[in-house]
Amino acid sequence: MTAYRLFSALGSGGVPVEAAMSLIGLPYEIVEAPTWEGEAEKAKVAAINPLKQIPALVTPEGETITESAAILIWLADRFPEARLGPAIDAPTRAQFLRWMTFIPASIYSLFWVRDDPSRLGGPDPEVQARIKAATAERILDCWRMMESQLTPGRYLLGDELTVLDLYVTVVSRWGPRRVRFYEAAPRMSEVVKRVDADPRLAAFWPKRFPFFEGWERLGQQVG
Ligand SMILES: N[C@@H](CCC(=O)N[C@@H](CS)C(=O)NCC(=O)O)C(=O)O
Repeated sequence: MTAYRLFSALGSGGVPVEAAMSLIGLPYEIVEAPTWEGEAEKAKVAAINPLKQIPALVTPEGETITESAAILIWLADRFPEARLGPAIDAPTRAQFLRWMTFIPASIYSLFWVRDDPSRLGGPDPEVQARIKAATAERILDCWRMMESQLTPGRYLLGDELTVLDLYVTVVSRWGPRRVRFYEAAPRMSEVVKRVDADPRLAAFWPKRFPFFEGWERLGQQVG
């Protein structure tokens, strides 16, 4: 089988997609493009995604899929034998779609401004700091809301791991970081810790989103 090609980066929103492809057992290659590092990195993905964002997946048939949630849902549906998402007629399907949409719409989208607060706030460092603080609070509110609406089992939607668990495990590591996520969402925290420790991903996490000393409190440290 020709490999899937994923434009992604260490610790990025491409990581849950990589984790899903690893669990499915798909051959894939990564084009490393940490777009937040500047124009040269953005240029790598521009021809595939004019918004110059990762993740972007190119299938062996040559189709491009952008949007992390769309890619994850598509993978789960396309490879049902991997059991990474509820089937279209499964009782948890509606809640699966609900939360798979909530994460990018309400949380991930805030990183467009958090990664560079001058995009909305201009050059004033005080305004930028206010944007960072306000978006951190908003993200915590979103996690609290999700926590109040879910009754996790071993995983967020029951006893089977889905791409939603992979997605939340990665996004909850971004600002305002895991320690605050643990306070906001204690029951979901048990789930993401289980995914952090999943033996099937034991070799994957150190390569693509390493756990370093103090990682639950600190930003990503590469190299
Ligand atoms: N809605 C997109 C958001 C993707 C996104 O924001 N990706 C970040 C990296 S994690 C990015 O490429 N940022 C660069 C930019 O927005 O300029 C998705 O869910 O895939």
